[in-house]
Amino acid sequence: MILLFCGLSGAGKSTLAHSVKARLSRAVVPVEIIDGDTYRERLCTDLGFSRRDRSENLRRLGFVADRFAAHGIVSIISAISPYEDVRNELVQSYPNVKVVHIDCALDELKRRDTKGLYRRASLPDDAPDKLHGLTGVSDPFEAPAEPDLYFNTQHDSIDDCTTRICDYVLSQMAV
Ligand code: GGZ
Repeated sequence: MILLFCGLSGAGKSTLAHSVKARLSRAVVPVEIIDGDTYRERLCTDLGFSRRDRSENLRRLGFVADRFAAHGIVSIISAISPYEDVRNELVQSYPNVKVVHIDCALDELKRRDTKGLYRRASLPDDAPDKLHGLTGVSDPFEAPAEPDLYFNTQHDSIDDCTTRICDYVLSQMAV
């Protein structure tokens, strides 16, 4: 199975991916996390944040995820993945891809702002530290029309989200 965690920066995708991995490990289910942030430092160093590059980014992550999934490993892709068409492309291209929308209101993300990205995005255009094209602020995020699972981390605790995702994975494996 491939779980595609999509949502804005800071919504909790990586935290949740690690929490799910830890929980499933206890049930002896192998999990590989394919994190957009990490792959951008290694396999995807040539990619920026244009629509074309974000699409290519997800295609590469999907390919890697499928290689792990082919060996019975639950692959969690954790990447903003803002475009519906490329998410659907993955769903069509590989078996058993489940889209998990990790949602959170922008106001809450601005309040958390652990990496300072939202502050940088709100700077004047001529500020040296200005971040252009931040998803959800100055670049689009297309919410999945029909996600397999939906969470809002402003209201749902990481523990509850983890339980629901793990129950879902285990129930799918039993089918
Ligand atoms: C979105 C950006 C941007 C812009 C840098 N827009 O929370 P993070 O910091 O650690 O993770 C984000 C990461 C986004 O990489 P993805 O591969 O997940 O993106 S996508 O699926 O859209 O290809 C964020 C950081 O890079 N970052 N600039 N402009 N996120």
